[in-house]
Amino acid sequence: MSRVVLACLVVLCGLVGASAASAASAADGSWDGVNGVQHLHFETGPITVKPGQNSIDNVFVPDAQKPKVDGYIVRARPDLTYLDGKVPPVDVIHLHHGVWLNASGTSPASPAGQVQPIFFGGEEKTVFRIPRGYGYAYKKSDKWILNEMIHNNTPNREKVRLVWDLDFIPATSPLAKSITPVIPFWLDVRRGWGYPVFDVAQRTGGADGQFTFPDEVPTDPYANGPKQNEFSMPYDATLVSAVGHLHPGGLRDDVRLTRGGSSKLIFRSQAKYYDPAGPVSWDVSLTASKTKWRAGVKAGDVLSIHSTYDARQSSWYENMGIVLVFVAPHDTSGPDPFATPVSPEGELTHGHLAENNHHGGKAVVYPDARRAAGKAGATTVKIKDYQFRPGDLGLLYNKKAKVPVVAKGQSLTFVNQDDASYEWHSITTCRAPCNRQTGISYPLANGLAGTQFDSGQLGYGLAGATPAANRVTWKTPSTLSQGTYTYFCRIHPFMRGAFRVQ
Ligand SMILES: [Cu+2]
Repeated sequence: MSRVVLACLVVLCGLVGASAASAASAADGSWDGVNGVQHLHFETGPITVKPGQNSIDNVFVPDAQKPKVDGYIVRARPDLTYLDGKVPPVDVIHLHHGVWLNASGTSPASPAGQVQPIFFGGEEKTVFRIPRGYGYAYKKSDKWILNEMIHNNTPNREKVRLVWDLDFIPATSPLAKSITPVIPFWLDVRRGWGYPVFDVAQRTGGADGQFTFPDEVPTDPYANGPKQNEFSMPYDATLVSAVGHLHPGGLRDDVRLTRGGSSKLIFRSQAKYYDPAGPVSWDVSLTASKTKWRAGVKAGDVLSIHSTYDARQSSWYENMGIVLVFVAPHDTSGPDPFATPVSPEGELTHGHLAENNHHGGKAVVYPDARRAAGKAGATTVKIKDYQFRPGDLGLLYNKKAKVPVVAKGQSLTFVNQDDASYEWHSITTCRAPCNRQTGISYPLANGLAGTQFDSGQLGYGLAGATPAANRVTWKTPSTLSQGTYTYFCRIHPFMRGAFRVQ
């Protein structure tokens, strides 16, 4: 697969490949069991994942990795596997997102750049389904781009591939004659941004412990530009399918339809967490629209997306709110939501997945830094070879190792000395002792209120299109009160460290 550098088109964090699609029968409006639907499997060549990487690539998809003839795509299930076909545990390596884009197509509602999205994968591993009677029109001459972000949580080099299963109906088959083509519309609370994220930690109140973007942002996040979460329909159409994307902590993506002064909730992509710790990890599935769901919309109607996160447990600054809607232009068969109620309720596209089994947080694996000796006069902590020096909890097995101590009112400076072009690290508070086994829901950014800090991702990447902070240093707040502070790296959560303020 040839790698090319493009301006970042999209970014979406999420993943891929769910195991069990809904088994709705054809009578329910699905394609399941319908004769003439081909089940095609595609995969990339081996992709070398650098130690610890969390970066983004755009690659052209060779013709061999696409259907050979024109036709209609009606289902997509992306995933990431090792070369032997096994799916890696999500706490080891995962597809943070993959977005399959058609560079030969356009959509009135595109992500950043004007390339047409087709489907995407994220850690939530949603399966995309287009209901019976509709399909995404594919041409073998289409040029596809895959925007991929693979996150290696470990300091080991790995080889993986992206895989995607498509249900496909050749254009020459009798079945194709009854298909109405649909176009994917990309709704995004940060539509147009290369790295479309928002900060949940900016919330200022709210008794329910939840935060909805953009509705509950204290100051209008769109004050200096277009309302990114809104999209005005260019023509009458029927919406036939929708599914959302969220990061851990995300609870739901709502799509509202506004006409004149009236507004209706027409679709909700609801998160179901299988993780016993609640909305903190990737052990989650989102609802997609039911196969019978339809909404008739008129030219000038406004679609808007509103994304709600839990703000109590693991809220942070890198959250997404996206819904992909498949739209049949000029199809007026769908019920008008203002005349006939349209249920926003969807259905899960898969259950708990085995690759999310390792939640972590049980066994104690590091010493308790609160009991370790301190060394006064510390000024700098170097991050090298995935260790915090001094202060790494792993180093404290050596009884002679000490925790760096900084005087109250002073700061400690952290410097990332790994290869900052792709080895990005953060210094993020976790509640002491923060010394248990790493998993998809441990550690959490649960430093005590008033003493929380987060460095951002120290490293370099394309500005505005990656999460890199584009700096390699960070200073601890000088306002911290006395005590021992434990922290971890959000990108490599086995990395733990401590310092003391005295
Ligand atoms: Cu790190």
